[in-house]
Amino acid sequence: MEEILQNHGIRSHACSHEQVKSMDSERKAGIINHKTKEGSGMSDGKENELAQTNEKMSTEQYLKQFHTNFDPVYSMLTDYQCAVMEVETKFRILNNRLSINGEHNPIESIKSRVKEIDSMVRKLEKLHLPITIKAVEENLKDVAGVRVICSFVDDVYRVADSFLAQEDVTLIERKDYIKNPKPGGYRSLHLIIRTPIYTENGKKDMFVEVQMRTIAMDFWASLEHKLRYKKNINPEIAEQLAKELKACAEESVKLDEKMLEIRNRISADAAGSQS
Ligand code: 0O2
Repeated sequence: MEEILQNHGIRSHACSHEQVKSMDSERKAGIINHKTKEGSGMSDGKENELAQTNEKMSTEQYLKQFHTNFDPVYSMLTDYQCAVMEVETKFRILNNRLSINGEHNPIESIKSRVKEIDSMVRKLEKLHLPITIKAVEENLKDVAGVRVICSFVDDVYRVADSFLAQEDVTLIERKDYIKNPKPGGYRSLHLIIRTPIYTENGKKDMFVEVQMRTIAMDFWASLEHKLRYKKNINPEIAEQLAKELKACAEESVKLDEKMLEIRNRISADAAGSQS
């Protein structure tokens, strides 16, 4: 598992079987092995050098090298995908269990992702760590990410408590940006947990980052995230937008509080009518 992630174009292509197949057919068509010159953007000398190397390498040799480099990366990505599936299932089960006896479903939606290879490499570089699978698995705790969107603020804590009470879920780190919002206005409950997956080779403990928030918090965070990555914004306008976003975050706190109050009044009224 000590393979270097950056070898042979794996860095930006190692996401799915489909992409592997596509890379392989591109290679056969002469796109990756540069047997055709068009569009490669290389000097003639470099082009010839690469072409000669590839002429010498048989398809079998190429495939052997390709799989030696790619398979451990693919295996790592699959492990993270499995961890995401395990955690998603836990939340789906909780959503069903917590909605019996006429209660509302506490979870509105679940979104998941496995971090892109490029982002993993950049983060390892930022942390001055080696670009290896071992370094990813030991140090990056947000490669598997599950975002749980709840209807109301109290649902976030109710679902989080039930999730964390499970014996195969170990809490590593908890950051409560709902009780303590970030200066820009970001709110969410962040949990880094460790949970096992069961593979053909046995049990493997995996880190998963869980972000839990309400619909209002998610709406704000999604828009703010998009705006944050916009390039070439005039600094004065950026400052003004940051202020307006902060004001929107404060409005979203009020919206969450009001919706919760209305929900509680509806529940109290329904309970009163039954007795
Ligand atoms: P992406 O693209 O969403 O994955 P760390 O990741 O631990 O190095 P940090 O800041 O200590 O960095 O962790 P934290 O505060 O738990 O934040 C991790 C993730 O929370 C971020 O991941 C975002 O998804 C989200 N987040 C944190 N702060 C903000 C914010 O102000 N606005 C928005 N929209 N999202 C936020 P990444 O890796 O930054 O990005």
